[in-house]
Amino acid sequence: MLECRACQRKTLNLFLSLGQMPLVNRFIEPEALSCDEKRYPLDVAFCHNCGMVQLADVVPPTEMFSDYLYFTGASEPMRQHFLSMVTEILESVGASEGDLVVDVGSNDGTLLSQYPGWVRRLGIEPSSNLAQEAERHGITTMCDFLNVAAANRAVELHGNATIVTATNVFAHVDDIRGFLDAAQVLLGGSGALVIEVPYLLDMLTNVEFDTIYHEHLSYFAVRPLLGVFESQGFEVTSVKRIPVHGGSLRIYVRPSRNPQHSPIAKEFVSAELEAGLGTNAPYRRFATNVAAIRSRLCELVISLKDSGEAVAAYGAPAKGNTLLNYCGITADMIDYVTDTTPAKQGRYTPGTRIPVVHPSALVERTPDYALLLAWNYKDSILKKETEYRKNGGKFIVPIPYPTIV
Ligand code: DWN
Repeated sequence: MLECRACQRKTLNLFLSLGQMPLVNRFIEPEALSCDEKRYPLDVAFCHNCGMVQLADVVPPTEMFSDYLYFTGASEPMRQHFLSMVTEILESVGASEGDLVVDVGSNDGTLLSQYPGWVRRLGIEPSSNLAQEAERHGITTMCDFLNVAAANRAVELHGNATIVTATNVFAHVDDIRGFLDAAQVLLGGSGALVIEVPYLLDMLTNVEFDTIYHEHLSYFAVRPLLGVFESQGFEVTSVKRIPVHGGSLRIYVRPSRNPQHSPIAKEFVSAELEAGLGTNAPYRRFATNVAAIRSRLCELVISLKDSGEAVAAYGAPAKGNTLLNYCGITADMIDYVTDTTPAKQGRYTPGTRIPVVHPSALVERTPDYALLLAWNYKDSILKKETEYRKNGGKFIVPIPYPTIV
């Protein structure tokens, strides 16, 4: 019996199985199409002691984050998001000329490049292809996973940080206490750690089951996190909900010898208990809703294909591969998927073998329908693709329930 990653009690209840799933960011090269990629069980559990939601199985991070094909900079809305995040952090935490700011899981350096030139910037990124891309953009980057040893090396070379950020990283980490210990080393007793993670309440409410995949070990709510922050010498100073990635939390914590979380943290806990996150009910409801999406989406795509409609997909996000594989939607039903990431173009989606092509294909080929796998950017995409829609093209938005726009 697995123990809970947050409270370390053996109190996990499995509530959803998405089957044997390939690694969703492992897009297949043409020459590897005949090989069967590895699949792993994708089962989700919740802890009935502290409420933490987590995967039942852990895939070694080196399997997932070596040659990583998710480039933050490929999504323009993410640049905007990080610019507003950095502006908010500098206003609320503050920094002086020459201070060090560190981004953990810094990807291609998109977040760090939003800081003004008067701070010193350091990325810590385990994927060598991304670390090199960041260096090409002038962002000093340590190619490493964050742990205490790496943090000590960073401090030796660059000094302590005033600000440490970790966006869509903390949920990817198995040893969250070790991660926080390393953040303490980077901060040296002062400054702030700012964490962004997808919010469990949004995932359950909007049935965002496709955001469940092996990279995401934890699905956080505030309640299970408070004890973890306290035990590692951090106090929560601010929490806010933000819309990015289908709904996330931005949590500010700072080192403290006697952690006293801000009242806002307790407000989140009450709202989470109010929403029933401490009971089985929302998880059972979620599993039922996931099954309903699968049957509706399959029925819709199959009926469109049977009527001779051309169906493509738009955006090849990691989550799209959970959705396609779980729903059994393959290259027989989807002709191609467009994506702005050069490293994904020319490859095929894992498990479903749909070719990934340049976004220009949408207007050049004008498929009757495009399954919007990158639904978390729906507003900006619908605005951007007016020509496709003017030519009669329609989007199928799969989440929170399949609809045609
Ligand atoms: O946690 C993670 C999240 C934050 O990012 C990582 N584990 C992996 C990744 O997940 P994802 O791939 O689901 O993230 P996105 O940002 O939803 O991916 C969007 C994809 O769509 C990218 O491949 C870029 C592409 N895209 C596009 O083709 N046209 C994006 C936009 C905005 C577009 O207009």
